[in-house]
Amino acid sequence: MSNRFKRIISVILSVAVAAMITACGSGNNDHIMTDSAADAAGSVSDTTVIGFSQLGAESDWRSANSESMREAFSADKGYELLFEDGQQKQSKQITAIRSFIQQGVDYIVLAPVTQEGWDSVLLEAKEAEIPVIIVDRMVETEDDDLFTCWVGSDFYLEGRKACEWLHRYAASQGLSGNDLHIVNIQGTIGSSAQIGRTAGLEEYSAKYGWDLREETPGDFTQAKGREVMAQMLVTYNNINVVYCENDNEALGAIEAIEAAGKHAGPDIAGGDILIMSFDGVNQTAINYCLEGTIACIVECNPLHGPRVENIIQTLQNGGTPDKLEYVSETLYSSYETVREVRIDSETYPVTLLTQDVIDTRAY
Ligand code: GZL
Repeated sequence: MSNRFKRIISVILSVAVAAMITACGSGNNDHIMTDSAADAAGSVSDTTVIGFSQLGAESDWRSANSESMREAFSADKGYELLFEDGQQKQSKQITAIRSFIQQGVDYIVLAPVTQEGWDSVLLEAKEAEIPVIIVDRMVETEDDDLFTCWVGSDFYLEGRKACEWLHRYAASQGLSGNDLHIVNIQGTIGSSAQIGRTAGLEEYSAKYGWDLREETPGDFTQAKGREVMAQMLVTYNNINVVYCENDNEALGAIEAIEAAGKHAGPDIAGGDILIMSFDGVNQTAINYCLEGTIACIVECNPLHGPRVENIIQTLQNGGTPDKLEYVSETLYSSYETVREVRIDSETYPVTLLTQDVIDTRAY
């Protein structure tokens, strides 16, 4: 019996009981199913209840992602969205999912803070016959039947795109191998976004002989990015590339670089520190990329609301969505020297960032 059908039955029973109590009092028992019962049942049957466990509100990317989900699952479109903010804590997300199961929602959507540790609560949802859609970051499970499907980004590809861009840009500057002294301000450790982006950097550092000096978590936040960058600048005197695993960390890193009397920009040989970043959502970061303070931003598209809604519509219509749906994404840079990158014989064009591109983007 579906959760929606259970909700309809409970509404009808509660209204019917109320009607009988009223009828007993007033002697009017010519019908049990009052108009309000039919209305209530009708409204329940028309409403799709979505339980969404969002991981937090740590970045501009996350805010845009939450807004996209709220817009996609609005009441005027026949949805009831139960939105729970996990505040970057897996325990809070697990509690939210259990609450959704108790409430008998129609679908659970999970944006997991980290990859591991979801099997038991996903099994509880499966036993309750509630489909679970994973969005954005990925979960690592013993059995991928524990979730219906996933939609998000290929973070490992994002990392390799960034590094191939860096390799080509460095070559255009007459730099290679050990000329590059790189630090990585990582995202939330254990998140698939951090795992993939870090894997790309480590692979290409080994491949091209880059000097990867340190990798330290910046938790995808500006404050932590600033703190980590400041410490790195004290520790090392030859950093010339900072790989930031999201834009908010890049903003913090730039603040620390400037506070140390150094300059974020394109002229590595001239003493600039080159900034690489991911997302392309924060407007300050995009403007920094336009003016060259940030050399390259690998797009990470946050607008998953319509994608998740399409999946739910497919399920509602008895269809089977793809198990994994990867979002296609570009790279942004205002430097004209690198116009494309090649990964595994696939070519990815670089979007030359102009004000017009900024003005016409979807977010
Ligand atoms: C990526 C997403 C990451 C963003 C960060 O899909 O999970 O989390 O890159 C965000 O900005 O905090």
